Formats: sequence, structure tokens, C-alpha cells
Amino acid sequence: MSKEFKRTLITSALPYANGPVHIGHLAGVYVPADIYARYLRLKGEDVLFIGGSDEHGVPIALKAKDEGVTPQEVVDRYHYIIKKSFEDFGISFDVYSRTSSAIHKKTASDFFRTLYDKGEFVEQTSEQYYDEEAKQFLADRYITGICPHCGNERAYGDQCEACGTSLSPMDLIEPKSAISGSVPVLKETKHWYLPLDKHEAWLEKWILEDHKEWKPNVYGQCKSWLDMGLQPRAVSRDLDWGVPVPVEGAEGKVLYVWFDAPIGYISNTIEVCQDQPEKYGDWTKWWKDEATKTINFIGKDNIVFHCIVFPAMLKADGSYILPENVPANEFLNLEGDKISTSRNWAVWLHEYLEDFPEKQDVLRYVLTANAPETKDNDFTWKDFQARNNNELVAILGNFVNRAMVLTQKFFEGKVPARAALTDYDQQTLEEFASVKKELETNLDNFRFRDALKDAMNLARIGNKYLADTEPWKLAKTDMERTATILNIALQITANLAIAFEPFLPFSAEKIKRLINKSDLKWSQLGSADLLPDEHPLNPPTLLFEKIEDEAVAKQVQKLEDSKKANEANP
Ligand code: B3M
Ligand code: ZN
Repeated sequence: MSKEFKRTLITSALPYANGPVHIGHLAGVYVPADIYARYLRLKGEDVLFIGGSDEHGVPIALKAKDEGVTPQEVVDRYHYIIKKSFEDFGISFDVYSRTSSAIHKKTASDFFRTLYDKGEFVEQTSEQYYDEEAKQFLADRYITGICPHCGNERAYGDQCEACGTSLSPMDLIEPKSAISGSVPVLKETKHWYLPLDKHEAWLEKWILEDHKEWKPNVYGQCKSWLDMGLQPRAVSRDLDWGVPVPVEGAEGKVLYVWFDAPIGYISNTIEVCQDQPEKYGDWTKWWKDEATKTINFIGKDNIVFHCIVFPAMLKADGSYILPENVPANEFLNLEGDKISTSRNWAVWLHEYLEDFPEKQDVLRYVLTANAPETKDNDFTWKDFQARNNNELVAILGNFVNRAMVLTQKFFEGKVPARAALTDYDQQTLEEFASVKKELETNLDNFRFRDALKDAMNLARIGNKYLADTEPWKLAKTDMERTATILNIALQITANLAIAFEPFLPFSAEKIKRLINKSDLKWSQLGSADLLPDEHPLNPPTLLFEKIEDEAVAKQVQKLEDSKKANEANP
């Protein structure tokens, strides 16, 4: 990439506010986005990290109907659970807002109106399924039936979750209303369509030629959509929950949730820029200035909307820039099974935080070490425990603790001055510098798994250095050499606070408190002069603690219980 950018806008998919977030969401989207945002901030770059709840769409309306409450009550319930759990987990959004906000309604409405006035839509009347009992058109998930591809009997009007194919209601065999269960009739209705076919040529060049660096899973999915040929897509629905279509003769129609949701990124930008203009400036610089680099973090099921539909919307408006990259992850499974909200087969973030308070970084670590970056991956509680005990405790925690405790013991908790370095000391420092380079390249290219491995290698280098030099033995005979070794070990410790900050922000903070040093920047990574001689340290405390078998067994039991409940109640 040769372009010069001045700032980075990072967006992360807006989770539907019809349930709490689980580890699949975290591993797919929020942990990688947060690592990237923290990394850029640590480098001193101008960053805006956008999050928010997606509060429209049929699943929310259906859930409300099932529970006999309003859709607003449903989204109010989950929006705050989600927002708080992200905060407690250290996802460092600059803003976490919601698509039921007044700003969003206006932004989405204006966006539609601009495209409408420019003649960017095609208006079309067609026959669609209608539930005569409920007196309602049946879009998307309001209709179910048999999948024509795999025979799944519970396919939805927009997608079959068994085979992953996207569908339209007309594709379903033996369609049934999800509201009343009745067989729907066909009835005429008018909608607005975004003619994606007209955008195909530039999309093809933009993605397939100009963005060959996109991740293979993203590039591949785009290519197969483009190869099939793009069709016009309806951007409105006959529904009573959503942003009303802002034109005459559109009573009872709202914007399709996938039209309004990505505009939520814009609305949330406007909101935070209005609230804190000194900090973020005018919102248009984040969306309309070519010097802004936009990165959209999403899950693989959102690729077509972010790489094809939303860019076509932005282009149709004409005043917006396009994303530079859309790093989508694959899915995370749980104990060998697909994560499922309806089957309660998930590890819910807010419950994790209750069961493991103060252990945000352990989950962040495991989800990154095991991130589904190139293929689906599996989360198991055994692996969670092993990675905590054998990596966080035994390597990172052990190294930092040894450096701290030995300095406390032999130098009254003050950084000892170092004497001449040996070849081995030099070699250790050089090794450190070379890992730093690799770590940066991996972060720059969204390879967070490898980047975390690099950071962990820095801790391993430190661990090995202490194991090889054995300052606890040398202290009996050679205090000068002991001082040099501990000086280096403490400089490495300070480096670890920098290297781990994007991944494990809580632990990085703890390390900084231990070494009594708060202002560390990414540019200092690799330096052997972060702590001056005689710099006073704080008393040692442990960074991580072992996770015992019982704690893990309790979590496994919880999952067993949901499995039993599902079998009793299929
Ligand atoms: N709410 C889908 C999802 O959570 C959707 C993302 C919107 S991003 C603009 O998978
Ligand atoms: Zn199917």
C-alpha cells in the first residue's frame, strides 16, 4: 500500500441487540479490532474506534412478539448488557451507541433520501408472501420453509443456517409464516432496490484488482459473488420496526436492516464528534477525506454486506471514501460444536466476567492465540486452562515475577546499574529487536495470532535469559554481574508492558504499576534504556494465577446442562 494516511477509522460489526455477546463474537470481531486500535494508539496515531448495537431487523421484532413486549424493550435490555460487558472486558471503543438513536434515524433517513433524489434506486412492485391472519408481509425471518439446497426444514426467508446459503423467501419450499404458522398468500407490494448490477464493474476492479492484499477468505468470497453476477437488492421492507422509508407513499415500510446498520457506523461517528469536537474533530474527516484509512472488522457472514453492498451505497452517494481493508474472521466453535444462541451453546461474555472477574486478559489471550483467522477454530475449556497455566502463568507471569522478586531481594526494589554487557547479553537484546520487527509486520497485516506468538516469544527470551544466567546463584559471588542481569531483565519487563498492551491491556497496566512507569510508547519497544538506574519499583505481586480443575469443570458442567436441556426440549 503506497497511500499516505493521516488517521484510521476502525469499525467493528454492530452486534444485534437481541442477545448478549459470546466468545464467538469476541474472537471474530471485537478482540482483533481492539488489538488493532490499541496498537495504533500506542504508536501515537490518530484513531477512532466505532462500535454500537444493531437494533433493527426481523429477529428483534419477532423476539418482541414472542415475549409480548415492544422491540424497544428488547433492545434496551440487551444494549446495556452488551455495552457494559464490552467495557468491563476492555474493548476500547471511542463510542458505543445504537441504531435506535435519534441521530441514527436522521442519518440513515438522509442517506436514503440522497440516493433516492439522485435516482440511485430502482422502484419495483412485486408479489411477496403475506400472512392473512397476522395481516403482515413476511420478509426475511418472518418466513420459514424447506431449504432448496440442503433440505433443512427450518430455513429462513433470508438464509439457511444449516448450509449457509443466502435465500430469498421465494426460494423456500413449503413456506410458512413464522408469526402464525399459516401458509402465506402472494400479494403485491412496492420496494426500492439498489441496482448492484450497475456497480459491478467498478466493484470488480476495486476488489479483485486493487485489493489483492485482502485476506484470502474475504477476497475469495467477494470473487465468487462477483463471478455469479450481482443482482438488484431490495433496501426496504414491509415492517413496523426500523427507520421509516422517507418518501411519500411508503407508509408501513422501513429501511432494510442491512441498509441502515452500516450507516450506524456513520451515525456513531457523528455522535462522538458532536460530543467531543476537540478530541475527534468534524465527523466528515473520518468519512470523506482520502487521508483516512478505514478498516472494517467483521465476521465471515457479513462479508458481502461490507465489501459489496455498503461500498455500493457509499459510492452511490458519491461523497464517501471506501474501506481500505475488511479483515473478516471465520467462526469459533465451542467444544467441537457450532456456537448457538437458541441452543444456549455459548460462553456469554457477561457470565464469563461474573465467573472470572479480573481475568479479562486470560480470555483475550486464549481467543487471540486460537483466533479463527484463516479457518474455523475450536474453543475448549481445557485449552483455556492449559494456556493460562502453561503460558501466561509459567512464561510471562513467571518471568516478570522473578525479575521483580530478585530485584526486591538483592537491590531493595531499585533498578540496579548495569556494568559491561557480555556477548550473551548483547545477543539477547538483538534477538529482542528482531522479534519486534516481526511483531509489527504481523500487527500491520491483521495476523494477530502470530503477533501474539511474537509477544510471547519476547517473554520466552526473558525467561530463558534468567534461566541461563541464574542471577539467584550469582548473587552469592558476583554482585556486579547480578546487577547487570537484573537490569536487563527489568528492561525486558518494561518492554513486555509495551508489547502486550494491545493484547492484554489489564496485565500491561499491572506490569507498568509494578515497574512504576506509566508513559511507555510503542516506539520505545526494543530499547534497553526504559528504566534509569536506581528507579524505584513497587512491591512484587503476581500477574496471573493458576486456574484449578474445579473452575474449569464448573464451566464444562454448565455446557452439559444446556445440552441436556436441549435434548429434553428439542
Ligand atoms: N448485526 C450482523 C451480525 O451481528 C449484524 C452486523 C451489522 S454490521 C453493520 O452478525
Ligand atoms: Zn440449506
